[in-house]
Amino acid sequence: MAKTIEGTMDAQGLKFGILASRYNDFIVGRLVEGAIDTLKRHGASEDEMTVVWVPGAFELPLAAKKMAESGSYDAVIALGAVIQGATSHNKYVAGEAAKGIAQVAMQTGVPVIFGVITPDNLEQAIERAGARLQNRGSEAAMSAIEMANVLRKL
Ligand code: INI
Repeated sequence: MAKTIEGTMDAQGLKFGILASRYNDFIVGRLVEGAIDTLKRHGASEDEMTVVWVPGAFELPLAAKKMAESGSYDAVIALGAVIQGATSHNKYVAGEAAKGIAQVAMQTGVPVIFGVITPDNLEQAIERAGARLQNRGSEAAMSAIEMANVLRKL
């Protein structure tokens, strides 16, 4: 039978960096709350979490790189909200955030979770930053726990 390796969902003793972009902070604040709540529910201590705010989603990759390189975190969760608008500016912002965050994870070996939502409008943004099961920050936290644990076994 094939050997199977999986990450558990136990966050006890794990250290998390939560990176949040201030642009659309009324939405991102809810993603941060969702992430913290989920990490705690899975056994992480709030004392082992550090929340770092940056101006916008475009700035997430650089800050994520410094956090990942610090060796202080088992995973970094990058949270932001890029609401689609009339101009193409937000496409560049979302694209660079996604690309940069993926690069940081590959370069550092630390899981950096992409928790940037890209809703079509404010209504969708509010939906994705809602209560526990409908909060993308909470989902990102679940991915962070699983990745931190599975990487330890590889
Ligand atoms: N930043 C966001 O996080 N979300 C957005 O929707 C957004 N839009 O649409 O412009 C946004 N722009 C700011 C950007 O992230 C940078 O902070 C800015 O360009 C300075 O580098």
